[in-house]
Amino acid sequence: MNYQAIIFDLDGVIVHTDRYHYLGWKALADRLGLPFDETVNNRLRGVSRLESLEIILENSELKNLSPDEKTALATEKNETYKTLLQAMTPADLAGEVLSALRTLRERGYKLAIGSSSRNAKLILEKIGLAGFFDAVSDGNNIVNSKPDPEVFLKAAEFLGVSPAACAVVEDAGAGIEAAHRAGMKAAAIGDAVRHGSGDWNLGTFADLLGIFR
Ligand code: B16
Ligand code: MG
Repeated sequence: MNYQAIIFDLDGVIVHTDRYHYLGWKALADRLGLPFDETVNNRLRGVSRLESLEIILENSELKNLSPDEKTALATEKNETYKTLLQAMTPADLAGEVLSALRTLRERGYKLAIGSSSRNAKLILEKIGLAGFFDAVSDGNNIVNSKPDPEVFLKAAEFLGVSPAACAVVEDAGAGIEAAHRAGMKAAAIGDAVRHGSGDWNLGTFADLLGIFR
């Protein structure tokens, strides 16, 4: 297959903001007296903010809170998360990632972001990648988050490339499923490797250079 474009998930692929999501949810869960650990956190990868909250509340009576009360809890987590994001700088972008992105661009691939996050543009600014990607599809331009394919189909549309000519890079099982439902192949990295559903498994980001030549 001659791929024309590569669509990257953001949190957990380009940069390790997945750690900050964990800390934001952990602070909220601790305040509410709810259990929260890495296993629960892995279920939140690629999932929207409110859907993530539903997972955290699923075994608690708090799952019966009103929509407004749930929105307030999700906002509380987002405030903690955004405080952590404020401290980010371009030094948080791994040199290996930046170098591989530049090489892929030199090889002629269009590069896009496909993220469920509504904070994607803030993160890209903080790490010095504002304006770097040919398209950014994120939580602000979708109705349904991963595993729905919408975010990746929008990225392909923004790029002007057919879905079959796009490949996705993902750290979430939900993201790999979203890519497949969009008709795209997907490379798994990090936690997504454990799911075993990726078309390729990456040990490290630079392994992409051996796949997309
Ligand atoms: P926000 P990705 C996803 O980003 C995260 O993996 C997921 O944990 C988060 O809940 C979701 O974004 C929404 O993020 O609260 O910032 O809008 O992995 O798709 O880049
Ligand atoms: Mg992710």
